[in-house]
Amino acid sequence: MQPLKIGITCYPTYGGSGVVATELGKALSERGHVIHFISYSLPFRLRTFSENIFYHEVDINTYPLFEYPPYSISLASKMAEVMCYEELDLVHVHYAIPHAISAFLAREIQRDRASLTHQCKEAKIVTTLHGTDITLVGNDPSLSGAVRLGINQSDMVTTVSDYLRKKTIEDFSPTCSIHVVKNFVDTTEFSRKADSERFRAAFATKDEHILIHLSNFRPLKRVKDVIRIFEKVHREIPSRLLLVGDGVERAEAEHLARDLKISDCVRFLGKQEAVVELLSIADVMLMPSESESFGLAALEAMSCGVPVVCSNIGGLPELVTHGFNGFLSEVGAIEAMASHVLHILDSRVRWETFSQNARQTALQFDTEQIVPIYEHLYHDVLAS
Ligand code: GMT
Repeated sequence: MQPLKIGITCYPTYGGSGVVATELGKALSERGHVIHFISYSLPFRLRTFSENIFYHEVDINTYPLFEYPPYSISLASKMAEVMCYEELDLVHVHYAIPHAISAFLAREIQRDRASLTHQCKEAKIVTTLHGTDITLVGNDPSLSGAVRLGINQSDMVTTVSDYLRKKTIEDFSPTCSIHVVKNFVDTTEFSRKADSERFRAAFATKDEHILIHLSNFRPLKRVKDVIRIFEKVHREIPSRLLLVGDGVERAEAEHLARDLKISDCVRFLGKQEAVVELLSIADVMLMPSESESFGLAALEAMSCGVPVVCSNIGGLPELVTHGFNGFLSEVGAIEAMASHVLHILDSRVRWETFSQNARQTALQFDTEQIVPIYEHLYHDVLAS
């Protein structure tokens, strides 16, 4: 495919949509495309230098009159500038609010500028919906009209699961068609490290199992369910729980672990970069979320051979097959989730089968399988 000039805007902080956007930019740059990230800070997974990747920081005007600095407008101005001067073919925004609206505004700014002086090539807008932009934020009446406008003004819209496509159509009746492009993982980078014994010994003895949870500790992740599930497992078998990430529910989860008298076996690790190392020593991942449009953290765990015990909601059934590479239960079914963990860990042979099945499933979502789908869609949108 002919190399394209692509702008990417995402939330640069810890979170699935930012990870997908950044990994997509990195993968596209390796395939010869020139990528311009436009955001308020450097995306956290963008650690490597590449000659094909550029970063444009949005200047946020903090004039004293602005109690709330107008980030969406500053972003739109920066997008318009990059669209014009870098001659972008398209801008791919991740998360509808405010990014799709800012891209729409950027295109209007660009059109306005073209009518005055500068002849700028018009960039197409591709929007990827990641989940809470539709299910939580997007459904708030104060924002839903803007979300619908952002969707309808995009030249192409994608969702990260069949579930999210259906939900978007039900809730927003968009006038455009919506394509599904699922989350992906670099299965070479996310593979179980063979030499992890020394690292494992820092957290558990040889006869203890390790359960892991990784999230931003928002209420919808139900971190307290994680603690309660672990408490039931721990009663039956020697085990430890590793909690990776941080957020509003951490303090309550810590209190709960103390109340249940299991805090010695629960490690709150905070935000960590050594995710592959941690997943490589884990036996089961817990994801009892009440909403999950895809579940990128589950995919990354499965790629490292970690079976997933999770809720039967959102896009998770598109990744996790009950009794094959993990288990699905109703939201809040703590007893059932604990017994699924115990079932997987009951025999080494069974765990190995689940682990291999998890890895096989993840291979279907490898970067090399999914990124070409985005490239084809870019090709289609540019031809339209
Ligand atoms: O899950 C989060 O809290 C982060 C959130 C985000 O928007 O950054 O993740 C969403 O996008 C991910 C990447 O597409 C999906 O894998 C997650 O399932 C989705 N989270 C939710 O739907 C809650």
